[in-house]
Amino acid sequence: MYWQPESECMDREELEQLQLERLESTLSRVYMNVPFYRKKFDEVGFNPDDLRSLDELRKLPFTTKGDLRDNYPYGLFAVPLREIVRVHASSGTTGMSTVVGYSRNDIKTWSNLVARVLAAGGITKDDVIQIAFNYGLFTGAFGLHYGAERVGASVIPISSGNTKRQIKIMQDFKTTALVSTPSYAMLIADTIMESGINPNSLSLKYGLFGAEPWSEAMRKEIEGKLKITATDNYGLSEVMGPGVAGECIERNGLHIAEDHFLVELINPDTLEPVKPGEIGELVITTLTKEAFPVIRYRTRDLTRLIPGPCPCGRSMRRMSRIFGRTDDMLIIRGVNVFPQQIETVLFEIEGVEPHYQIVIDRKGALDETTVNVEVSENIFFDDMRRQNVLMETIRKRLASELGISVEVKLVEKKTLERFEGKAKRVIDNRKF
Ligand code: DLL
Repeated sequence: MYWQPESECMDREELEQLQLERLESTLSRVYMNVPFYRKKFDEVGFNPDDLRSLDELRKLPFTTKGDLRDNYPYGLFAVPLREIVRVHASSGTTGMSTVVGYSRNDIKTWSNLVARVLAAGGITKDDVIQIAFNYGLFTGAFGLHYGAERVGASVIPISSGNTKRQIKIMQDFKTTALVSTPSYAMLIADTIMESGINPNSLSLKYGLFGAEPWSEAMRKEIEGKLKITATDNYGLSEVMGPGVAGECIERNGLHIAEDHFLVELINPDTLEPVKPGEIGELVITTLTKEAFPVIRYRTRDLTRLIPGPCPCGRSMRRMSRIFGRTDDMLIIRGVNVFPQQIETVLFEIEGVEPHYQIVIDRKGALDETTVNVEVSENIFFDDMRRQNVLMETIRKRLASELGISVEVKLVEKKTLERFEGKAKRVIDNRKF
């Protein structure tokens, strides 16, 4: 249920007052301690002491991943290294990684915020949690680990990979909750089915999945296969890691920990705030972080705020699941498409396996997109005519739902790569 009810269900007016106080102290702290922010504030003539309302934050410039890279590794830390008790880093798939640090207090806050997400997803101290995220510089495993210990659950720090062993441990240790990326949960579920294990013979009840975009259709698939209730949780290392937002058991949006993070949604082109309810890029300002505060950090993640109160009683606003990252958005013949939209269409078609890959090539002046889709064995070995019918169905459904025309290729079961961490479903050959 609730982990910190006095905060999670806080009166909105009181919350705004708290946010303002915390914002003021964060801005003063970075102005004093981080030359990068001091310079930026000075450039626009902003003095943190003059802050009177939350809206005034908009006078300040945004912070981007590029700024973090330029200050690699410790340039944006707001406390001396001797105050840092932990360092994490993002994977840096697109260039140099970014480094983040935590003070002892930051670790405490982080554990509590992850504990909120876990409690909201159904976890209590009676649960046995299998953490199948990769332990290391990635924030996922340690973040969930500390949160789960905070709740008092029994933590199995198995890390990711070795799927057969994951399942053996799940059986022997009577795991009740699985923590992983949705794509790894899918791989575990498929492996359970293939091994002939009855999912009802497991003790599994909950799945807490995050760290990558996934669709509602994928949730249904995982829930059905593993016989669990699956919730989505969101975060990013630059801001803290997991614990920034998480679904409650209503599973209708992710509650943002607004007493620790101030969020804005902007149009990524004009940088202006979007209208209420519209999709925009999430921009986050940390309100309580000591070691590594960020001011107006552009996450590049697209979401929308869900209006109205949640039946669960939390007053923290909800955001919808992440639609995708601005840098993952495919522009196919001028139409904006996110991989999850393709995923949603595929999941609805019978005979199609939940594994796919999107390949983009440049043919002359035109981009050509091919969707490789795994199909069940009986279809793959069926006659050409029936295969063609299925291909045509997929092509038509994608065209009508997304307004784009793509090539569709049916591939044999298990030929596409599987993922133990974050999935990589788009192969863009145009960049090379
Ligand atoms: O993925 C933190 C995390 C770990 C969150 C475990 C939840 C669970 P990074 O490696 O820095 O941190 O990657 C952050 O992953 O900007 C999003 O694009 C994406 N992401 C994270 N959670 C979700 C989610 C962790 N629930 C980046 N849905 C973010 C969609 C997500 N995308």
